[in-house]
Amino acid sequence: MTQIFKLLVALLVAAVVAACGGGGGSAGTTTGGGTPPVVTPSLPTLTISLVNSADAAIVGNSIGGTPVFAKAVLKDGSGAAIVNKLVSFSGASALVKFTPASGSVLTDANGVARVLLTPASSTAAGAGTISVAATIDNSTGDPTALSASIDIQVTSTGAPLTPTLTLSIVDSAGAQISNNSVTNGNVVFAKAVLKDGAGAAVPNKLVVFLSGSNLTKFQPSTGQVLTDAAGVAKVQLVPASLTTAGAETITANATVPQASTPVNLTATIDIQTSAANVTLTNFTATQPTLTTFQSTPVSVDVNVNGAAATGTPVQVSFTANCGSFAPAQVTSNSAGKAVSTFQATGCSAGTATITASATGAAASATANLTISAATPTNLLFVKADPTTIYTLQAAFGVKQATVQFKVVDASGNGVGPGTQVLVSLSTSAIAAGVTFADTGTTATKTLTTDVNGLVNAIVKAGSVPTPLSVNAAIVGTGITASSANLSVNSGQPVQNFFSLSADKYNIEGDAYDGEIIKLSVLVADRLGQPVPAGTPISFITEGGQVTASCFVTIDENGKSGCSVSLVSQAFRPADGRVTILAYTEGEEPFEDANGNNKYDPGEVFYDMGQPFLDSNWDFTWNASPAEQKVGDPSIPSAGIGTSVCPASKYGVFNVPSTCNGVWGATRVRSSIVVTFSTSFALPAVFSDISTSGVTVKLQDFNNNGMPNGTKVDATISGGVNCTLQSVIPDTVQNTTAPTFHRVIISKGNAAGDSCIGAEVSVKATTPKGNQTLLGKVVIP
Ligand SMILES: [Ca+2]
Ligand SMILES: [Ca+2]
Ligand SMILES: [Ca+2]
Ligand SMILES: [Ca+2]
Repeated sequence: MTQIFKLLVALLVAAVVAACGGGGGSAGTTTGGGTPPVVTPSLPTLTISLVNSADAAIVGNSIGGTPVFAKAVLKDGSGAAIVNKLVSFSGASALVKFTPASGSVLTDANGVARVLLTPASSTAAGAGTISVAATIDNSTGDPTALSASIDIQVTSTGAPLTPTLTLSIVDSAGAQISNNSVTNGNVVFAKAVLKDGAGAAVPNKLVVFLSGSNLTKFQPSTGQVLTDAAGVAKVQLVPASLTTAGAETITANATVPQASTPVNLTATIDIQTSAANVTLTNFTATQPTLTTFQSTPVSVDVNVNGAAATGTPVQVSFTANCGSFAPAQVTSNSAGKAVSTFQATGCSAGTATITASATGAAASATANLTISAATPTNLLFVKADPTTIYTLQAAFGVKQATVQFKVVDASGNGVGPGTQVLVSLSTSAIAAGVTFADTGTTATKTLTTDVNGLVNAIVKAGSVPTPLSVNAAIVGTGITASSANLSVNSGQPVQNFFSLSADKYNIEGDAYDGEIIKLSVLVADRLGQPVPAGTPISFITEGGQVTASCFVTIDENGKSGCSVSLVSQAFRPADGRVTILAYTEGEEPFEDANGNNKYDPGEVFYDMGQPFLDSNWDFTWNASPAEQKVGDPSIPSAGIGTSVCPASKYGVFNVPSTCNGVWGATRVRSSIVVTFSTSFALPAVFSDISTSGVTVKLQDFNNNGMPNGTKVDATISGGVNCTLQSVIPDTVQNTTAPTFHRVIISKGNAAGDSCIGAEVSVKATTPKGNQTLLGKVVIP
């Protein structure tokens, strides 16, 4: 101690001497009168001392447990601070280290420069000297080197010093928040300060903040921040919601190495949140007066705790006693405003009250808008849905349609609700039996527009096909409109518009099961117009297996029909010829003499009786073996009677004496024959044999056509330069009958070339790969 005290005294003396010797007082001091004044330039000074973080002198110049700074003060000859001048600390490196490590610091506004002194290691101990040096320009313009030094004593701590993590709540200016209050609208931070055991800031370390009860959110939301050069990491604290209230603990965690061992540091601080006071003000509409169907932007100012909610999105709901908002839920924007659009559709003339409300707001904001009535200026036909309906006689199909009109103002906006519209049926529609579906009568009726200015009249078909027009008029005005594009169709299949076809008429079905034919029916009413979707078509077959029925669909071209499949299997008729009958409920053809698209007594009709499956295809019903009849004569609506039937028309054949002599319902029908062809052919019959070729007749073992797709090939030998040209056609097409194929040959152009004596050989190959050598012929 004595030694240290002596050292201190010596240093103090040295400093005083340096100060006096340097200037001897103020700059420009003069002495005595008469004697020419001697101007002694005042010299700048540099001093050094040891201080703590409160700038108090360190007793004993001892460096140990608490932070100690080496403080240099640089002044010019007049005692004024020399600012922003580089001073460099050095020395005693085995005992202490500097922060910054370079030991170089600029003087501040007070001419002061500091470096932090920390023990060089946990075992560093002893005395040493620290120097500080600066070079400045003195008043003569020559650089002057200044220096000062101070002796220090480092006391060993004997153990590693503990790093520290501290936590506080501060505002954006860095001032501590005394009550640790976190509220909406106030910007506050959790501030963690990380220092090592010697009290030096630890930069670039991760600090993780945690919310104890999730009452607060962090910005950044992860709550993870690196310390800055000052060892400081901050996160902004925001209440989890506008209504969050309560207290919780905020925790900061960091890990720092200490003597190569990671040390986990935790600091906590308790904070208080309170529900925000949200207020809505200045609720206004851009256009405070509207007609119904007009719209206007609206805006309301959102305040949180008395300040515009620029940084706090607030959910605002808009409602009104009429009309609507788009959107009805809005989040306030960065200007602290919630904006939406009010649409007055559905409002009556008068006042519309619009309301804005928000979570956390004690009161909602309201505003009144003036709604003026729109004036109807036009009546529009909107649609008829569907545009085709069917008579009550039609077994299938929709029987009623909705006809829609719209009352509009001069801007084309719908006028409603409450505008009265008279609707009536056209006289032709009434004559055809059309009624209003709700009243079941043809009486004119009054409809009232809805909020969109629309009225709907539902009309129901009668028993007669007709174009259907609905007339509408706005009550009290001369404004009228009529519907368009709506008709009542018969929807009844009729005999002369019933077609049955097959995609293949000759399949290799004699020897193979499962060969497929697609059977298609196209069916229309007596005007050739589609029949309703869903109309069932029935199929029966003499052989193989057929799908029992299909239901009419309307294809992409608007045509009505449907398809089934027939596959080869037993039963197989001995002659390979299979009769198929398709039929459906429909009506007999008639000649519409008066053009009303309706049968009237006295008009010519074609009476039809009971259908049957004409298995032997002789167009006559055979009793033995009995050919299958269709339909039960005892059912009156079947249209089957006991009268003699007229001569065949439209491909119709009846069981004898099953007509009823009156026009009406019947089974409209169609038949075709397909063949289950054999896989091998009979020997060919050759004809038209000449030097240009030969004609080949090809048929299966039942004298039917070979299977669809059977290939016909020929080869030629002999003659002189006689060659095969082609076989036309070289494939069996769609037919149940034998087919003819011309084998075309030709000779070369040289003298002596000839097809005479050439032998033509012909072969058939079915789709299943069965080959028949049809025969050979020598060209005479
Ligand atoms: Ca008629
Ligand atoms: Ca009849
Ligand atoms: Ca047959
Ligand atoms: Ca027959």
